[in-house]
Amino acid sequence: MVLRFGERPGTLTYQWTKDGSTIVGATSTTYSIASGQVSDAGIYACVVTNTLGGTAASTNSVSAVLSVNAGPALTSQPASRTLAVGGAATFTVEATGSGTLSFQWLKNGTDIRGGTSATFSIPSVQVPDAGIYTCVVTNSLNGTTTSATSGSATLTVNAGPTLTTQPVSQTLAVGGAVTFTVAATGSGTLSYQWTKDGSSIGGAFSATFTISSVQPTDAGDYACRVTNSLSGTSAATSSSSATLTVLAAPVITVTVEPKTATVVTNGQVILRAGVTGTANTGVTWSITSGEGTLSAGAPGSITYAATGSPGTTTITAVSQADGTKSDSATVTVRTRDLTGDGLIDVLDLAIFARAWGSTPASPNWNAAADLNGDGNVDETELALFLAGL
Ligand SMILES: [Ca+2]
Ligand SMILES: [Ca+2]
Repeated sequence: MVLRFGERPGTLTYQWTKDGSTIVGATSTTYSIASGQVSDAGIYACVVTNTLGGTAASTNSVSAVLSVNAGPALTSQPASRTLAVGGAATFTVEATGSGTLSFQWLKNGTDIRGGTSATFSIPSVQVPDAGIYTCVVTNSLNGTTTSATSGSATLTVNAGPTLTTQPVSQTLAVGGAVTFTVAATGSGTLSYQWTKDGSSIGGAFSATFTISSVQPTDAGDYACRVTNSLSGTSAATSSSSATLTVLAAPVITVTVEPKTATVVTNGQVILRAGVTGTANTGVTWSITSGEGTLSAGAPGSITYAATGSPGTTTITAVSQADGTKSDSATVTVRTRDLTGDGLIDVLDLAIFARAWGSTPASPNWNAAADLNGDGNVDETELALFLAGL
C-alpha cells in the first residue's frame, strides 16, 4: 500500500498517523505496509508541515481508510461419521468472514461437482462414497479473495458382512436330514437370520440351519441374512439362495396272495407277500385273528396250518421297511366232523353224502360239506374226507 501526498512550496515534512496516533518513523511522502495484517486496518492520514521563512504551517491530509480482508474463519467443522449403506450423510461447516462467502466441498482432495453450499448431503450413502471430506471457504471483498480449508471429516460406510461361504442347494428324500451353512466376515458381532422363500424362519439365528427330518413342505429356497455392527450402525448382507428339493417318498405296498383260502383242519395253505417301493422286501407274518400255526417258508412266504377249530383265520404280513404297510389273507377252516361230536365217522359221512353233487343253488346244499370252499361238493371233498379217516 502506498499513500502519496502532493508536494507544496517550501520545506515540507510529513508525519503519518493511524487512527489519529503518530506512526513512528512514518515521515515520508509515502507510507508502505509490506504485509497487511488485520491489525493494520484503520484510518490513515498524513500531517504535512510547511516550513517557509521561519514559519511552519501544518495541514492534515484527507483520511484514507484501510480495510483488511482477513479471510473467512471456520466456526464449526464438519464431523466424521459412520453410516450403513443407504443412510443419509450430511456435512456442515459454519464460517464467518467479511464480504461474500462461497463454499467448495472436496472428497479426497477433489472438488465435488455441485458441492457449493455450507452443507453437503448424500441422501443414500453407497460404498464408493467413503472418503475424506473437506470444505474450502472463500470470501470476496473489494476484489480480493481469501480461502480457508476446513478440517477433514471421514465418512465410513458400513457395507455389511462379506459372505465367504454360501449355502449349497441340496436334494434329498423325505425323512432325510439337511443342513445349510454360511460363513461371513464383518465388523462387530455377526447375527444371522435364515429365510425360506423370503420369509424369516423362527429361531433360525445361527450360521447353520438344520432340518432333521425333511418333509415335502420344506422344499423351497433358503438364504441367510447376515448382519454386522460398526460404530452404532448395522448393515446386512444376504447370502445367495440354496434350493431344497424334496423327493417324494416311494410308496411301499404289501400284497398277500392268495387273499382267501379254505382248508380243512390240519390242512395247510402257503401264503406269499409281495413288497414294492423299497429294497427291504421283508415282512413279518402273524395270525391277527383265529387259530392255527405259521411256519417259515421261502423268502416272502409262510405256511399256515389249520391246527385249531373250524372258523375264520386272518394272517397278516407287515412290511419291515414301513410298519404301517400290511396286507392280510383270510383262511376259512372247515372240519370233516360235520356232526360236531368230535368224531369223524359214518354219521359225518352220511351228512356229506346228502350234499353230494350240490352247489349253493341246490336244495341239498350244505356249505359245511364243501371242504375246499370251491362252491360244490364233489370228488375233492370225498378225497379230503376219506384222507381224514
Ligand atoms: Ca362227527
Ligand atoms: Ca368243494
